[in-house]
Amino acid sequence: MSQRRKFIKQSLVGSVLFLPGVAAACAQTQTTPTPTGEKPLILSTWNHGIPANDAAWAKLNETGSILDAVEAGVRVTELDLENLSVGLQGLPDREGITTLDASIMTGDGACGTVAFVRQVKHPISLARAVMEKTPHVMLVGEGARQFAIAEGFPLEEEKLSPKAQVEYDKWKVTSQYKPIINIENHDTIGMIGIDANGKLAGSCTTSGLAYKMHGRVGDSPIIGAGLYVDDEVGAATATGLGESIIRICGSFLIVELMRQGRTPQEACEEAVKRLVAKNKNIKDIQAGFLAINKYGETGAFAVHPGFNFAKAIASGNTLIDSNSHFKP
Ligand code: SD4
Repeated sequence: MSQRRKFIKQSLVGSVLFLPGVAAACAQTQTTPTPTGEKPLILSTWNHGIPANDAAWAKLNETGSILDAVEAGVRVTELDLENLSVGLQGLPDREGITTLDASIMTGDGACGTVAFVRQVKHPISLARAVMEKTPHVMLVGEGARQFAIAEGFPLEEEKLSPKAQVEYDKWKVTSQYKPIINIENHDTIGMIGIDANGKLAGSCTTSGLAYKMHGRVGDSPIIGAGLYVDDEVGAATATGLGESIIRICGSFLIVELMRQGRTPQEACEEAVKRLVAKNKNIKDIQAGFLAINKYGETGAFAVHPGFNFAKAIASGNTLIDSNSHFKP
């Protein structure tokens, strides 16, 4: 041990031995505030989070499994014909092909994801199958599709939904690749939940960025970017421009900040601050985060105004506007 470290160690021992009053006072001031959270609790991104939370809550009551709940919840959004950012009805890539990304994770570290997958109606369930039936975490593209066939997932015909076709035809007029800050353009569902015993799980599913390059994968199927869950600490999920979220390992960052003592709200705000610092053209980038800690306390924050989320607790399921780094 170096002389300096020895000295520091000795002086700490000395202070405890000779200043018991000070040590006792320190111990008192370090007591953490009583958590104000609530369990069970489910959070999900955007206003489609309301029906998704309802389905998740019903599933939690039915099976008692928070994993079942977060899968069932986002399956509702995967079939929502009004949603142009999730499921096979989502807006396609530049070539007119819809490709999907999804991830699912539980607080014990189990996780599964699929990316750049075609023709599968419920990529979240395929991600769960990757988690439960393979030794892997992530399957992509043709491999994911082959796995879907092997697991008995029906493959859908590759055809844009009428709404997506209209939008794609409009886009083709200029074919300009420019992600825009727009609720219509950022509609991914990320869901995180905690059961009454403190078990956590999360899910995230998307058709990704509209008119992306063929093969582009966003944050949603990247564990640590679009989703991260740890029973010892809490969970986080993300929505918005995936590249900006991947760049800061957004969801993992939030969970690690909570591990170091930040509240979920403080952790979300710090992640947004980091994202703002690390991304150029921030005025063109929207991203939002949700977090829960193991006490059932919550946080939400976005780069720009406009992000909202649904929060379900025993007394009800409500839509809440998130605060943001840039003000209206
Ligand atoms: C992505 N994060 O693929 C997704 C897009 C998104 O609401 O959140 N849309 O980059």
